Amino acid sequence: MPGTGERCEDEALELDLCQVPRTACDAEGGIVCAATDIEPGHEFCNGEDDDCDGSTDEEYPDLGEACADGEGVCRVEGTYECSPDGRAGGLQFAGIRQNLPEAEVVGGGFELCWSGLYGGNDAMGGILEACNEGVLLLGCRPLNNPNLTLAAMGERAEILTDLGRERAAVHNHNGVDWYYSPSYSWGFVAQGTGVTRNSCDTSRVQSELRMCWHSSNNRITSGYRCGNTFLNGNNGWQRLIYHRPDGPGMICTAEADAPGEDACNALDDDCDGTVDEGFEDQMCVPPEPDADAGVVEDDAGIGEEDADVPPPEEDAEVPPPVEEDDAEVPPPVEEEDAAVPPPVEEEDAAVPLPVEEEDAAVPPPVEEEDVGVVANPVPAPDPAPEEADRGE
Ligand SMILES: [Ca+2]
Ligand SMILES: [Ca+2]
Ligand SMILES: [Ca+2]
Ligand SMILES: [Ca+2]
Repeated sequence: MPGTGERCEDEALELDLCQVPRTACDAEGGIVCAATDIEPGHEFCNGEDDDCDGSTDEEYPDLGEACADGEGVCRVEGTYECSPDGRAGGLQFAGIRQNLPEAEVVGGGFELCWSGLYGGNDAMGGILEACNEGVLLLGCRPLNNPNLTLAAMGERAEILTDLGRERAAVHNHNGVDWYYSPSYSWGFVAQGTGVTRNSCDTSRVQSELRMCWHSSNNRITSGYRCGNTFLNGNNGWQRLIYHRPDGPGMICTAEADAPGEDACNALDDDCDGTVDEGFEDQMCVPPEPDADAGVVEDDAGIGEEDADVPPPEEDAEVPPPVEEDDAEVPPPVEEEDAAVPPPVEEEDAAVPLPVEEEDAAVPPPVEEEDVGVVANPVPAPDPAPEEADRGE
């Protein structure tokens, strides 16, 4: 009935571990908030104690903790919360289950999206359209039995991996070997036990864990098996598909800012991990208004004039463009300045060095060898200038 089964609040309600407050009909036909029994199930992130162990959402210890999304200037802080759809959050079990209560399936957030008898015939397109959520659970059972004789679950896209008419092909996922084709057969077996699709799987290895449905021309057709029971045309048995949303049980509320274009500002504006790429030859400064002092220092001589300009104007609006201009103008100047002095210094250095070395080379012979040949010191200076001249 519409309006019932919704979460409600009533402080006066006394709840047992496996009860939650939900709207229900009272004897007069009105709607009240009542303690409603639930089946213990998978602990989803939903503010309820789904597995009835006295702890709520204990599978999500990071709830309420800080988190962040994005890097650099795109980074935004947030906290972990349950995702909007509390049914999402992992696969409850792996492998194949036998005699699984349907109540446990529904308690785990699944809804029946298709069922048909083993003697029936149904269009695959309509089935997949109805069973369109991220997680599927396939099963089979005698009609009206509360338990599924066999059941297995997995992500929809994995289960629907089309293997065509390959006789021995399987697709392993969540501890199960699956096979699917809209025009051959569809089913699962215990992983590693192999299949013999002919067109349905006729293998007898661990036969009790084999489920196969015939398919042909994009339809599910009659048969074939539910474990050891062979069911071609048998309308006493049901084929069942359940689904529920996929996705994280818990999400970070932060959403990273959209990256911009990287400008020359000492920030990684496009959040790619590299600061000011494309401006490697320039001196980029942060866009903070307080950074005016930094501009003066960086720009040296030119900065003094610039520094005088921004203050009189509106700091908040003017500085950024000015800084960008500054950043473009100063570098060439600085580079030229830097480029000019070195050559001069190098030339200066080039001249004295040869002279000093030669000077140094000349005296030793004079001192060590012929102290008496004082006459040599006179001609010695001559070759030195000559060599220096040649050097130039
Ligand atoms: Ca719990
Ligand atoms: Ca929960
Ligand atoms: Ca960047
Ligand atoms: Ca930048």
